[in-house]
Amino acid sequence: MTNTWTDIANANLVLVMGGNSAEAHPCGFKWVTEAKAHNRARLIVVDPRFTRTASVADYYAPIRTGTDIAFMGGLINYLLTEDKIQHEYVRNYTDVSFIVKAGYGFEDGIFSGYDAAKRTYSDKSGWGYELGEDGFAKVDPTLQDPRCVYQLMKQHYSRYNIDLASQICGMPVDAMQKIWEEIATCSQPGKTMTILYALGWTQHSIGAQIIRSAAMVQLLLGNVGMPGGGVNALRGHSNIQGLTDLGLLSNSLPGYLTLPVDAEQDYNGYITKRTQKPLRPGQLSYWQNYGKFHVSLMKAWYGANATLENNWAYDYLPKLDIPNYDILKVFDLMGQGKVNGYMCQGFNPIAALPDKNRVMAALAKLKWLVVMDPLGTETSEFWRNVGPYNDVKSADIQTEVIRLPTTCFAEEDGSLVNSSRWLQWHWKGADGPGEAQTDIRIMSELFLRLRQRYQAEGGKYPDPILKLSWPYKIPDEPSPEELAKEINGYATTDFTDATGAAIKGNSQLAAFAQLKDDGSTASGCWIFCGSWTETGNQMARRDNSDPYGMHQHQGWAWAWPANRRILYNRASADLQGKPWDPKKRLVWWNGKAWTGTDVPDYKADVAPEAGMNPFIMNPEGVARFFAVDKMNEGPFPEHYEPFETPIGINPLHPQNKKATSNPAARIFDSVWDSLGVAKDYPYAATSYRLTEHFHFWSKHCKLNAIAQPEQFVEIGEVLAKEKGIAAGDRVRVSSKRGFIEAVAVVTKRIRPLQVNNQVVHQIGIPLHWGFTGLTRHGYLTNTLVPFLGDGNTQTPESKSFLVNVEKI
Ligand SMILES: Nc1nc2c(c(=O)[nH]1)N[C@H]1C(S)=C(S)[C@@H](COP(=O)(O)OP(=O)(O)OC[C@H]3O[C@@H](n4cnc5c(=O)[nH]c(N)nc54)[C@H](O)[C@@H]3O)O[C@H]1N2
Ligand SMILES: Nc1nc2c(c(=O)[nH]1)N[C@H]1C(S)=C(S)[C@@H](COP(=O)(O)OP(=O)(O)OC[C@H]3O[C@@H](n4cnc5c(=O)[nH]c(N)nc54)[C@H](O)[C@@H]3O)O[C@H]1N2
Ligand SMILES: [Mo]
Repeated sequence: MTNTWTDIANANLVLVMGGNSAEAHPCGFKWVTEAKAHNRARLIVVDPRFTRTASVADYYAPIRTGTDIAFMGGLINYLLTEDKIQHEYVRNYTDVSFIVKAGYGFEDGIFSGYDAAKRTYSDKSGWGYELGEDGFAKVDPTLQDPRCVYQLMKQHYSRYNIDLASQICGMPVDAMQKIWEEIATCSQPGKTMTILYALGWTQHSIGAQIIRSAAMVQLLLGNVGMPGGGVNALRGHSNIQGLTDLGLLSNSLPGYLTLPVDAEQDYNGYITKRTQKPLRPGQLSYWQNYGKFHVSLMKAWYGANATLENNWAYDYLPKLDIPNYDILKVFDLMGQGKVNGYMCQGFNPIAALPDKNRVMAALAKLKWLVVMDPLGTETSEFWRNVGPYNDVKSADIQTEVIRLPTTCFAEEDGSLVNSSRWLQWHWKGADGPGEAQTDIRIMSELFLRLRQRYQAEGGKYPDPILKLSWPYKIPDEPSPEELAKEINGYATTDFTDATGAAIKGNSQLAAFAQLKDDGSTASGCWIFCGSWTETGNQMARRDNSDPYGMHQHQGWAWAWPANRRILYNRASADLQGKPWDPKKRLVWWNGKAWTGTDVPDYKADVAPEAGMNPFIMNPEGVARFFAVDKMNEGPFPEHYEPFETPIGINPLHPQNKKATSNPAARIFDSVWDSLGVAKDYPYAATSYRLTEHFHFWSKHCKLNAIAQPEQFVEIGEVLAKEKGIAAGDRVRVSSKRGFIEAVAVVTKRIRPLQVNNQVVHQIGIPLHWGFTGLTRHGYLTNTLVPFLGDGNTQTPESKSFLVNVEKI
């Protein structure tokens, strides 16, 4: 989230689109209720289904899955042509005036630099700002230059008129018009809309660009950095935010530092590339501190073995031979027989990944599979024949499966990072049962045994293992406190910090501004620096007072970065440093320094007159409509159809087949044959969760199993009638990849949509059932989903695929 849960209460308008927060985030949803009750906020819900969130909305409109960019692109066009934008904000705080290089172009649905054979934009050199001889980006404050971002954006979205957008989305024109008008009222300075989204936006082959298009709308309205505004990802598992923060994605390091690729063997080259110089005069470009964060990380990991002489142990870091080992890639390699063993920790891939049969075949090629989980999951049982639900020939599967029972989060102390970036400490509720061990214990023992083997037998390159620092009191079970303190960071020696304060060796650091690149500081994750200081564990704080009435709650737990609750909050004040609206004050210039109800996201002592731009994480200091070269399918979001499209063409450029679906999506050669077409599979399906279950594990709990005992699918009344299906009938839902059978729920909540002059029916498929646990056995929903993903995040397209439905 750019903002925080509690801040939703400050919104004037709440747009829930691409999520169903009343069901998937029922506790956090109370802040929407709060905004409605105390701020007279309006709630708009856009979802293929009339959800429980929709049931408490002021306005609901249906949408065809996978078409949200058409809606947002149309909205951008509407805001620009009707001139419903926050002018001062847009002009000063965004890149509208920046001149784009002549090499950038867009034609027939494809951006410049595309390599059709490789299905990738191999030449992104045109996707950038034009630089002057001084090295700074060129700007045209009059916004007249035909190559400035404002003009290019206007041109790009001029194609998205309301009739076309309505035809793509299947949303009636009057509904679309009404929602756009209501959203446009938030262009008034001080009036804010918050956007709450989750998987309804991410799980598409074009998911990351859907979210960008929403961010662009928020920038046009001046709603980023504002109380009650922002673009808010409501995250999934209790600590999934912590997972990305700590760098558990295959190409990242803690704190959004990045792993080097194979070509980056040279340490200085690696650092220089990541410390981008400012692109405007007088600008602060915060990533210029990259080296300090990186060296401190290496000191935390390798201690005295990371030295100036060995480039802070740079050679010990793996260099990626393939840019992304995301799960699709790993399972594709596994399917090719190129993976011997797989460690599966708190993850149930056969249930969670797309195309269950493909995942199954891949697991069967492994020599060994280790499952670390409190429960017996479908993955640990993948080799077992369970009637029609897992119809395998067990005798043919040679994979050795080893189960290591773990405790559960409630059976240990530790911290969880929620969607608001709050690190909240939690305390153990009970001991784990039986032989269960904590994940820390299991991983530590594994490490110690590996190290022993390397010590005894050597090996190709034992240093990265042998030289790792392991200073814990009980080596085979480091305590959560020890780990949390190391992640925060400490002084490795006495030193003087940037403010001139003398810091004692071994003391806990107070803030990441103290980190140095000379080895005198260690920090396992720079953005967490401040969470466990000399005054103690900040994550354990539970002071919910709200002295300013701004719902910021600075004393509750600890938020990264620097206990800041709202990112980019400098943009909540005008150029002179005065809040756009006194009722929405977050930070302001008091004549000497920036201060406020939140921790300013800016350099504290830089006066407004200095002209430094507010978005200090970008080298140009402004927010980007034009994504430069950061996205893999183009600088502006463009609507592409789901890979399995019910209409077969992209109405924006029907003549170019290459641009029907995302030309830069993650798709392997072997997958094309497994995709279905509308002639055979006419209905657009989407999958989702129910409040009563948590993915695939709550079915092991009796009460949840009682609450939702049996697998079902949702079918609209019109389609059900056409197909002769009555409520309670059993139906078979099939895709090109397989089928599931379930009870039919016939509902008014899903209605037929008019799309591109034809009727499109949608089918809703909850994902919670499987062949373990206490509910009735069911089929894995992911039997149906195609094995492909987004072009940037590689997230599977679980929210848009084609199926057929028959009564059994
Ligand atoms: N009770 C419960 N809560 C959970 C979970 C759980 O399993 N159970 N899981 C947690 C996890 S890990 C996550 S990631 C979150 C997910 O949170 P959400 O994303 O809110 O949950 P979903 O039910 O997957 O999907 C949300 C909605 O997106 C809609 N949708 C589908 N396609 C589209 C589309 O193209 N456009 C739009 N606008 N909407 C679309 C679906 O109809 C559905 O109503 O929930 C978390 N919370
Ligand atoms: N079709 C379709 N597929 C989807 C989705 C969808 O919407 N549609 N949603 C996707 C999303 S967003 C997600 S997050 C995934 C969820 O996919 P998974 O994360 O694979 O699903 P979970 O059932 O939450 O599995 C987590 C496992 O962790 C175990 N566990 C709990 N606590 C601990 C612990 O402390 N240590 C260890 N080692 N294990 C523990 C649980 O017992 C459980 O088996 O599914 C994805 N798949
Ligand atoms: Mo998730």
